[in-house]
Amino acid sequence: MHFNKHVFTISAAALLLANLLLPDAAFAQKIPSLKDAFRKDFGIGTCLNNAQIEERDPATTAFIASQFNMATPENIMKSALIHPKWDTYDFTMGDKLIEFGKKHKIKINGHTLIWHSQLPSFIRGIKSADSIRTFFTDHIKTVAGHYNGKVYSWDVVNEALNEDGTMRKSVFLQHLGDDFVTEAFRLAQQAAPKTELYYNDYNNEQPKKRAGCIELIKKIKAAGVRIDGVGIQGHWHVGKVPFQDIEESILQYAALGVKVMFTELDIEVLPRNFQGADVGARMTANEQSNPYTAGLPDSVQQQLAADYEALFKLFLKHKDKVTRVTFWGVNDGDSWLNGWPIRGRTNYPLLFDRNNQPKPAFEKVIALKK
Ligand code: 9MR
Repeated sequence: MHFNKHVFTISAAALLLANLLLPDAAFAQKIPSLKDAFRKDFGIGTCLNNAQIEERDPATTAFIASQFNMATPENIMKSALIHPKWDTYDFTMGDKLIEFGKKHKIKINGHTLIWHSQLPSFIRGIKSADSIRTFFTDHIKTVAGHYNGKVYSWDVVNEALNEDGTMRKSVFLQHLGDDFVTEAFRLAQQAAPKTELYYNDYNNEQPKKRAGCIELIKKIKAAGVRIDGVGIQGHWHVGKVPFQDIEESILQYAALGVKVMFTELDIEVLPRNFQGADVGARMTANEQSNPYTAGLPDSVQQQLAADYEALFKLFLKHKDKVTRVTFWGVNDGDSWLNGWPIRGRTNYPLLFDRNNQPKPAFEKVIALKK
């Protein structure tokens, strides 16, 4: 008895000391873990920015490692950053991300090989189809080749579709024709035979865009080229999450024999006059556009929680088809939605607040597994 009491006293003292020395990390331990709760169902991911990849804040690193088992680079693997000049590649940050993943047992989804946005500035000077084809081929071969066996998966092509399901008039469509998507997958398959290959888009749960996406997937498969999955980004709006379209999409995509993923999940709570995530779109600020600088009203907080709860119920219902759910940011403070489509707003789209504390939405989601 005496011995046990002694041990208890020592471990209690150690805990107290740990709390004093590492208040944030120790607190992070007490928050239930999303990745653990959903381990048997699907992967739980986040996007990561430079500060997070470079582990500038140890408490943040510990928190990320405790909550997520998959990660997507928010920006550093986009072509403007990884391929800044015609014959120059910069793998510095991408390689750091690979190390981060190894160290913290987090699988990395490469994002993204072919996208019309965040292209290197030299692309604007290119006028010939031949040169665009050379860029396209070299870029995929070099980047996918460099990370073969290191990233778990690639978003091979991102956002190639318009809202009506037709192909977006990108520089690739204009110069290479509409087979460019199949060609991108063919090149990625050759350069990265050990990597899963995905098509990724926003609003592709909407019926018309979904139909275009299904055509793309069928076309890739018909050419004998491998595509392993489709990403539905999931940039939705509070109180307007299209649950029926989402469920229909899970079923229709899975019927094609591809995995279904939710790849950039966040739920917008601020006023917006359009839906989606077209990074080129902007809105003008007015007195009503940034209403929650002092905090989120309880009614909106509860609606956000109800939306997240219903979404995760749906994901769980189809856990045999849904392989990953990735949030587009660790906490509300990280979210791109604080800066788009209007700069400098205070947004609340994720499960953790600006101090990595769980919000009511987190409690609802985690309660589904209790
Ligand atoms: O979150 C990203 C933000 O930091 C960048 O400025 C932006 C511009 O390219 O891209 C954001 O991420 C986008 C993702 O790569 C593709 N789908 C839409 C995402 C939100 O815009």
